[in-house]
Amino acid sequence: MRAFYSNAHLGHQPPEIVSRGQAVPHWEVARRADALHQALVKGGHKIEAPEPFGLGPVAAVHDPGYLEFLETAWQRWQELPNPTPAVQPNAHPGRHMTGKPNDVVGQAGYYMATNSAPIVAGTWNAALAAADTALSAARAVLDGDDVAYALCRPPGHHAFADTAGGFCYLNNVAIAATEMLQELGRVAILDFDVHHGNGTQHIFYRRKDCLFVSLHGDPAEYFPFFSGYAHERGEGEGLGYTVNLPQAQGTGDEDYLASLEDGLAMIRRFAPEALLVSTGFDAFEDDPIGFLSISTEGFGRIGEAISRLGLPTVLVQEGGYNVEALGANLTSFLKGFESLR
Ligand code: Q9C
Ligand code: ZN
Repeated sequence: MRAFYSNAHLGHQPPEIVSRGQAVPHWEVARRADALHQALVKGGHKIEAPEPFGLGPVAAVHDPGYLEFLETAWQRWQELPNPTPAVQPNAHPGRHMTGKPNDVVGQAGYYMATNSAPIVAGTWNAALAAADTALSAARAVLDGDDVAYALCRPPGHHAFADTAGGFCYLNNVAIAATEMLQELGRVAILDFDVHHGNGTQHIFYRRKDCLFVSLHGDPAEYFPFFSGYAHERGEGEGLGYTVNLPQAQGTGDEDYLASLEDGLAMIRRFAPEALLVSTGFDAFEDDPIGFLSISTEGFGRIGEAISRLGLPTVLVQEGGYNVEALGANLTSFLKGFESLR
């Protein structure tokens, strides 16, 4: 299996964020990528640096004003009196406000949906490299590889076309899927990160050429709270091409795998030419911000179940915050996936 990784993520070291009213260290740390990288090395996988794809495929998904903000925000923030080490919003447009400010503090609220996606000096480069990483894995599969893995950091599935949020800036899996749709008629995205892939869902919500299936903690009780409900099924032409399978708090391997089979059956019926997987390990039983109870062995069974689809597959790394266990969880998942290839 070809695997792609860039060390540009090292420039993205987000500072503290506010969680439940308290400043806490950020969970999305560089050591996550080191742990995943080490597991790939130990597994004997060939690891390559991504190709630079330029802004074209990124701009095919994201809004130009948003991209300009991401690229320039940190520099602009330095001109504030007493600038903090990161761009972080403190005022957001509510449901009934649509104005678009010029000021960088106002724009931070406009282009950031949560306070958990701070922008530091190296964020833009890291986000671009993560998009290139996903694009390189997509290119490998378009060129005939059966499976490729993109070790993306920062993750992407909470990024909308015009907002960062939930540790995400550019939507790596959506960028890769959009690139694949240049050459393929139909692709599916399966998202098993514990958080609903709200950005990915919205990007494809009105389309019927990309089926989006997500398993995640029930948003009635869990981040991202405002989307991921079972009644969200797509809109217009896209109606029926979004599938949400929310899971109750504490759901373990058996119930989860049964629900996953329902999602996989919908992917089979859709008969895509390729599959992209938003691969998160934060459904792990010991994840520090988790909600579900998947074991290391369970991730192996998830890999095997997905592999049974027999589709050309692009694996795109999302979350997973138990740094000690990340390597074992990735190894278990890949072993399960590759056992049927
Ligand atoms: N008390 C991904 O897994 N919530 N993002 C943080 C926790 C945001 C997770 C507050 C979680 C975002 C890609
Ligand atoms: Zn997550």
